[in-house]
Amino acid sequence: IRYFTAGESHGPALSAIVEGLPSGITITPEDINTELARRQQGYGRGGRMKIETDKAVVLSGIRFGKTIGSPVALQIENRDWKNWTEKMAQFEKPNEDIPAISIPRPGHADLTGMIKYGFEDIRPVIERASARETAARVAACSLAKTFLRSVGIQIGSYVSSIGPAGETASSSRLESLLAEGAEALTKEADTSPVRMLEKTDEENAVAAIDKAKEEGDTLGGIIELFITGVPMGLGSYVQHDRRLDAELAAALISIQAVKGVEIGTAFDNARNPGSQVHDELFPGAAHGPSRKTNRAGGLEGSMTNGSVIHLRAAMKPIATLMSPLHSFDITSMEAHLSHIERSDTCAVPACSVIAEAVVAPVIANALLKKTGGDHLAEILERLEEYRAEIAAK
Ligand code: EPS
Repeated sequence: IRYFTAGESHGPALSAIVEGLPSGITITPEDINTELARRQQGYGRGGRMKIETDKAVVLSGIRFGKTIGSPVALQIENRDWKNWTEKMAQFEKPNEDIPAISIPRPGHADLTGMIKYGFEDIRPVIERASARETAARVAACSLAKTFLRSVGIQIGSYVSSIGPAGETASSSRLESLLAEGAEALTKEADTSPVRMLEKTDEENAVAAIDKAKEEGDTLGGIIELFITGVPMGLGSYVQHDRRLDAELAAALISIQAVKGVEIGTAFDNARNPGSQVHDELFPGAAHGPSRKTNRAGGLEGSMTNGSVIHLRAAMKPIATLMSPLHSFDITSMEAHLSHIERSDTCAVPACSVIAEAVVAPVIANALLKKTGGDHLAEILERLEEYRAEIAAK
């Protein structure tokens, strides 16, 4: 499964093409649009989310509610486009009244982007570097997520911290939610405006976002991501480009503003001796070999080991500050406070929804490498056979 997106933040639409989906997967408009709506949520978003009601139009690849193995083309309208037709004109000459943006924001793609692509105006960089692009990614990846759901693999997340707030989620609560499947966890997180599991964390996060907003500042945070129902043996240790942990980390780092990824409790593991790190093995009961801990986050030797996959992602604070940082004007080369563009105070809850999305094609591809198959029925048959084989160990 491969996908590409196209579209500027304030252009007419965002598009995606998803190639390589097996046929026979039942897809409803809700499977795509619910994910898009979840991405728009979260306390701390700015004005844009009040303008947009993201919905995907399916242009190909689905017939009578099922994938047909052909590329799926998707399109999401930018409702804000009507306010930007002059600034984002495609073929008309530039309007003299539209000033070029020449003061880059520290932490954004602005400065390097304009030099690299030879612009004198930062606008084109802002347009494509924007996290608006993730709407197209979420739509594209929702198809892989739906495919995985139909073979018993679920993806879920919650936000463990925003700025200084959070990190008190109880592990027993988490474990009981995950025992039902990662979607039970995600449904619970969806009931919180910051996608946190503990009320006190939520209150502290909301207060921290309010304070940041008041001060013209922004906040990042940490996302916890879980994948349940994954059989052991996806990915491989035999070649660098088949290592599943690396592919998962790359998918998460590809999200705008995500700067760190942790697999299991990797950073704590680095501080502790091996005897306190490695998940001991016990002979299996009904479901194959078992472990009592999961510090490896479900990945050993770059392969899934049958435990729940647990990844963490760190999102830096958004680079557009309403109380701007020091910068300079690239035209006059004079010191100037950085450009202010409408933005969000905090987008960590949205980022957690995007994180759920981007790992879906990675897991789906690893599964398809294991099972082969072009249509859902044959994939399911081979997967059930493989699951029975593991359970017998
Ligand atoms: C976003 C759309 C953008 C921003 C934000 C996320 O819309 P606009 O730029 O029109 O306000 O709200 O994008 C950024 C954080 C960024 O750096 O560009 C979205 O759809 O998620």
